[in-house]
Amino acid sequence: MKDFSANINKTILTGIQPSGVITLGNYIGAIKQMVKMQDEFKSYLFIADMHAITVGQDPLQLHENIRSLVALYLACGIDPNKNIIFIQSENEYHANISWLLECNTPFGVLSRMTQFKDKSSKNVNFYAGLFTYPVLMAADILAYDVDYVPVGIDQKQHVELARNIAEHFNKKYGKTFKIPDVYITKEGTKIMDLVDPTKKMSKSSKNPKGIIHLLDDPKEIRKKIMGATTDSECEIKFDLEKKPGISNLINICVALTGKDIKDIEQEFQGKNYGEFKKFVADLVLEEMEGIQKRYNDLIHSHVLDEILDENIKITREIAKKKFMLMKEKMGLYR
Ligand code: ATP
Ligand code: LTN
Repeated sequence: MKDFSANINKTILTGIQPSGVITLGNYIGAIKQMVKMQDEFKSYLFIADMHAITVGQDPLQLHENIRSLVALYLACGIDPNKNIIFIQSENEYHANISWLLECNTPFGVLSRMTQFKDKSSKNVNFYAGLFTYPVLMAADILAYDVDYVPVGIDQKQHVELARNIAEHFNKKYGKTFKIPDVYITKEGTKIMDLVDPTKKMSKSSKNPKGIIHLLDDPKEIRKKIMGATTDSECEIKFDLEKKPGISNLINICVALTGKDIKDIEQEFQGKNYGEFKKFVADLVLEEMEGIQKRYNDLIHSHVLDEILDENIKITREIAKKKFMLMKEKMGLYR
């Protein structure tokens, strides 16, 4: 049984795509936030596998990534007794709700989504799902009447869209959805690519040297951090514009130690980049060591299936209720 105590009356929900092994960026921007929040909120955490297929995925690899992400959630400290962890595609009501919302979302609004413009400009051929993706995300959120959606800054626009869709629907058909708020914490800073620190660290990036995957070999992790792009000065100072590489490493330190930027700058005053990078590498490795050990114990365990089987029942029931209410409001009944 979930131990949601009586004073937990606010709900949060977030999802991560199984589009590859998650990165240090996902860990800092999303998972660590959820671990912190799990004691205070009723929390839904899901594998956004239907979002992952909006771009090409190898079916076998996708299948492996889904299970691996569940194990990684737990290995990173997500407590299955405090979170409802589930797989999006196992709950068909998300897609059903999404269709009803699509019919209430202006085309023009979707075409202004930054992520769509970004991803579609990189490919000549892309599918309609890439365009309607933010509506599926709105469905994920609105199905559960959540209060907050903890995400990295890159997803803020999509959560705002979910709010707008909900407000529009409520106005048109009468109160149906709770209006969610985006939740971005200080530690949720965007972690950048180690090779190109002007670009987000992304699990589907082409250059592996710029990304730290949570399951990377420790030696590789150290090599990547020691080889991170910096600048030609030798001052450890936070300046996103002039020193994006060093600022990114400082952000990683802030997220993993809980210290302020100023503390880190002071601690490393007069020290060189090599010393600082070694410190960052030690910090990241210490955190990864525990995660990798727990992951290896979990990945083949039947415990994962038991958790998923129990939770999918809970979420299907909730999302079905919302779907039926929407149908009724929209006149979709005999
Ligand atoms: P993809 O490469 O498939 O687009 P991604 O690595 O960018 O994936 P998502 O699955 O889109 O990650 O995001 C999962 C969560 O992690 C979201 O809340 C997102 O905001 C957060 N996140 C992703 N990348 C970063 C990053 N570099 N820094 C901080 N948070 C991030
Ligand atoms: N689009 C998000 C993943 C995602 C999500 C959600 C996050 C899908 N549905 C609902 C929060 C709430 C991403 O790519 N990071």
